[in-house]
Amino acid sequence: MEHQEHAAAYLAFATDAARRAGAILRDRFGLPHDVEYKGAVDMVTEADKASEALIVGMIRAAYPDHDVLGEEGARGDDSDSPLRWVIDPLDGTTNFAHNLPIFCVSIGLMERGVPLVGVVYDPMRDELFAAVRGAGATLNGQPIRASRVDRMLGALLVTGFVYDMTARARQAHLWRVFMTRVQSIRQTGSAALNLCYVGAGRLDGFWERGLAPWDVAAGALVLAEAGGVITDFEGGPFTVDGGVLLAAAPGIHHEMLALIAEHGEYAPATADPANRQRP
Ligand code: 2AM
Ligand code: CA
Repeated sequence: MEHQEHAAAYLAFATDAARRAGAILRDRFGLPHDVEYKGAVDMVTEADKASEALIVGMIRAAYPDHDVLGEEGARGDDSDSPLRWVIDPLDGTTNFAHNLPIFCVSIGLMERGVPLVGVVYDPMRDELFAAVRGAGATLNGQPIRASRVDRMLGALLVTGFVYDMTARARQAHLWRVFMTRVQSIRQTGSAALNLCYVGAGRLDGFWERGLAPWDVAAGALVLAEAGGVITDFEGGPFTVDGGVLLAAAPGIHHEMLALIAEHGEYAPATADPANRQRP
């Protein structure tokens, strides 16, 4: 597409922004936080806001015509630009607020809804995952590939749960389906890192429903450019706005899909009619 030729410049820009925002998070890590609750357990800290303000300020200065979507409220001003920056200034906020050092900055650039550039930066490990559409994925400049695992019993999976407790109880069904068939299942608390870790072959598969565009815009490109496969739960195309993903090494993606098809995403409807609804 027409913006591909500028992709290297966008990548350099996103890398700089992610590193600077990551430094804000690292500097504030372990300090007391100003926590607000968006829901019963969904929190935001002053660090989320400071990180987003820095990234959005950089974008507005460098690319005033581009559209912006940030988790903490940044929006474009009716921009009709085909380019949109999709930002999670702190993915893994719950970990951060608990002083658990597993979180990142996620910056994606979409061209008419299709990911063009993705950068995910973990400031505690100084790990920067990056990808440009059609040009592969890297970790600190070195190419990464999804794992070659080809059987579920050798697979280390990862997932996450939404913040709504009723929905969580239903989501546990799929966790049980996979748990008895794989090596084990992790929950890191950062969807962006999950996608990058599958891309780097550290984890073999990741499923989740209930994610927002900023959680996945950058990581999904890293995963795909690293040779991972990403779809929805039926094997249809993944979209950043779709809220659902099954991302896996190519050798097990089909088997994960088949298990979801066989067992259903949720337990069969019981006496509880709520079981028939999706979260
Ligand atoms: P966050 O840390 O930026 O909130 C955990 O499974 C993952 O879900 C994290 O990436 C987390 O992002 C994300 N997440 C948490 N609450 C969410 C919500 N209300 N909508 C979408 N994604 C959410
Ligand atoms: Ca966030």
